Amino acid sequence: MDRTLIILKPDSVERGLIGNIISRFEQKGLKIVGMKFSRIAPAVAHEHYAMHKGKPFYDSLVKFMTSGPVVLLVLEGNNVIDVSRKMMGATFGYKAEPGTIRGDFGVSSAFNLIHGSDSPETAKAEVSRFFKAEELFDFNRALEPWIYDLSSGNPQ
Ligand code: IDP
Ligand code: MG
Repeated sequence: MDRTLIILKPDSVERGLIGNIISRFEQKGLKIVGMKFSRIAPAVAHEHYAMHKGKPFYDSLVKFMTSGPVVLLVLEGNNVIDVSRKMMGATFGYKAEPGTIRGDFGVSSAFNLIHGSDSPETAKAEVSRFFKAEELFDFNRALEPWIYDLSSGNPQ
């Protein structure tokens, strides 16, 4: 099963959208294997967004991401990186499709509520950036056989 790092950004927390967003992932059948409430240190935010260094929005992005507490989640599931990125929607709230998290809850370019890893490589690096091994949980949900077809032995 694949894993991805999700951040409910400071605007999600301030706007009281934590429960709603987490519910969407739960209802989809994705498994939460890590979750914490934290304030991102500036050095960690710089590292997390290093690929955007030099762009006009970089400094304000780091300031925004460190401006208040965030919810950090690690989700597990079949194709979870693609599935969660689709559920998030396009980067800018005013472009994101209705039905997506960004499309339903925002109209801003910078304040777009949520981050999600965009590839298996970045997911691996981002999960270990924010979570220690002992903060991640391997467990079987009782409903697993109704979320996945397990008849072949592998979740389908
Ligand atoms: P993503 O979050 O959909 O992967 P990226 O292009 O990786 O989008 O950008 C990272 C974050 O930087 C975005 O989620 C958004 O908060 C912010 N951002 C990206 N482009 C702009 C911009 O043109 N203006 C302001 N903020 C931006
Ligand atoms: Mg990105």
